[in-house]
Amino acid sequence: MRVVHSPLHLLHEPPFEVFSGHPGPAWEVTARAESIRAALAADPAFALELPAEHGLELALAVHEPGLVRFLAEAWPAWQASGERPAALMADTFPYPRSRSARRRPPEPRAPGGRVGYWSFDTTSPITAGTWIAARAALDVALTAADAVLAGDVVAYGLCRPPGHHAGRSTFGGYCYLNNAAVVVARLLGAGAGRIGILDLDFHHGNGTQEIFWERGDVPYASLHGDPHRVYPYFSGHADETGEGAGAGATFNQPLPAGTDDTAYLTALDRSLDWLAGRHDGIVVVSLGIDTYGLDPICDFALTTPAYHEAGRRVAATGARLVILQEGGYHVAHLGENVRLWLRGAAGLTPDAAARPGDGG
Ligand code: SP5
Ligand code: ZN
Repeated sequence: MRVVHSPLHLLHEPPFEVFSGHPGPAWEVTARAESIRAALAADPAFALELPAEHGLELALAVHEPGLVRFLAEAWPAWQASGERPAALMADTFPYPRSRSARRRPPEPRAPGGRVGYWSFDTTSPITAGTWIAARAALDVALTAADAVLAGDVVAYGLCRPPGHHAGRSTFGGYCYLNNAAVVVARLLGAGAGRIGILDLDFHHGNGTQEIFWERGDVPYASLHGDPHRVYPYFSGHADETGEGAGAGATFNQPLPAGTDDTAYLTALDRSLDWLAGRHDGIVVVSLGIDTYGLDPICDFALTTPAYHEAGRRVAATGARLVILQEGGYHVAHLGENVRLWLRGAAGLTPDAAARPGDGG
């Protein structure tokens, strides 16, 4: 299996995040992607390669151009303003009930205001290398998509930063550009017909859902922690099913704390049954491993063998797969869990010689 990765992710080093009143160290760290890269590099089933540059045309089609412009300019503008903190993060947001819900305020000129205009939370700092890393993650995703368009049955993009929380006009949730959504735009443009999205991250993919909310040709299926309980709180409920041409083309399964291997795999089967017949052969997988029982910020109870079985079941549908990395924060076991998911997706047995932690 081709594995696309880029060392440029190392330039994105968020120094902190603010969550539930706790200013603390960032969870989305460089060691995550290095754990995955090391685990895959040690397994001859995987062939690692660097991405090809793709430019920003597709990103500008998926995202509001002002967001892309802001991400590119934010760090130099912040520096030029005389501010010198380690990272740029919003303190104020244009909340939907301000002024009039119908009227969008103008984008402010101050960097500290602009960042709130284009973001939705306080967990996604912009640092000196964020834009370079976000562009590289997108190139990684698009290069994996190219492999499938060229005939590969499955390809994996080791995206960091991740993407599924980034909406058309907002970044957040450790995500800046929506890698999966841009890949879907690429596949649609290549004439691949209807493209399925299977979002397996612990958190609901609010950005991806929003981008395809009114698209009937991009069915979106997600299983995730119930937003009544966990981030991102405001989307992912079962009654969100799409609108307009996309009515009925969104399928959310919010799941309880403690969801274990059996319950998870049953929910996965439901998502796969729902997707069957709604796409024309290619499914983009947003692969989050933050469903792991030892994940430090999530509350599912999956064990390592479930990842191999999940990959096996997804591939057994016969769909061709563009698999893109999203979350997963138990760094020591992250690489091994991804490796087993991908071996399952490649129709390979789990390799008994490796144990969790060997790759990290
Ligand atoms: C891509 C992705 O997985 N983004 C997730 C963003 C979630 N950010 C919330 C971080 C929650 C930290 N809470 C710590 C609670 C420890 N019990
Ligand atoms: Zn997540």
